Amino acid sequence: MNLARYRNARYRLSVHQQRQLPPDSGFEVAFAGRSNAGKSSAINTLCGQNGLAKTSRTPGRTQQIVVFDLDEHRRLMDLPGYGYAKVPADLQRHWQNLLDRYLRNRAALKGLVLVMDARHPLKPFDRHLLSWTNAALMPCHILMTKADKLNRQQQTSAIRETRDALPELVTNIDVTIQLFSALKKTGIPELEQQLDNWYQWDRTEQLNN
Ligand SMILES: Nc1nc2c(ncn2[C@@H]2O[C@H](COP(=O)(O)OP(=O)(O)OP(=O)(O)O)[C@@H](O)[C@H]2O)c(=O)[nH]1
Ligand SMILES: [Mg+2]
Repeated sequence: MNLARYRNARYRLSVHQQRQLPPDSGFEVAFAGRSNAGKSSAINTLCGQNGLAKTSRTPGRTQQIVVFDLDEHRRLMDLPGYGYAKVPADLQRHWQNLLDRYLRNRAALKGLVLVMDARHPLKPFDRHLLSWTNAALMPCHILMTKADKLNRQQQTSAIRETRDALPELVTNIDVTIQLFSALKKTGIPELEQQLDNWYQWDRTEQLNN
């Protein structure tokens, strides 16, 4: 574990159109999930920087694909939340399109962190996304966040119920799953471990040569 890898994250740009995306090389990990699930907060907690990704109590805060650079080859992507009804229909279609095209066509995308509120796991769109990762053979890590809102016993059953539901949705890939709290800052080492793996940090030397 090397904290500096994530602590050094820097905002790069917000992407509204696909052509604005950085060149499709290197390693990207994207945080996806329902609106208000806690994606941006999880990124801030991982990176130890409160104001890095914009968060809000009202859903629909992140409205573009927000790109953070970890180093020259590695990026974190904060995706707009899905399922936020108050966004005008044409804008929602635009995001959906941008997201779909990003997820489908991105060679640099090495893994998806599916962020779900631990109190409300596996809503229809989460299931849809899981089926997609399964079909695309895209590695997926489930972050059950806001764990601070549940007691121990509720946490254990939330994890168990989600894990039990997975075999029906995902057959081709291994999905890992963990509890997380941005408020209490718990679950950071497990998340780092998964991301370190996807980012292949140990290959840095080779990449730089
Ligand atoms: N108690 C608690 N609240 C959290 C946690 N993570 C996020 N929140 C709160 O949940 C709300 C939404 O958090 P965001 O990180 O903005 O959620 P998001 O998924 O990025 O939302 P969109 O950008 O709208 O898709 C904010 O009020 C956060 O403070 C957590 O671990 N515990
Ligand atoms: Mg957000």
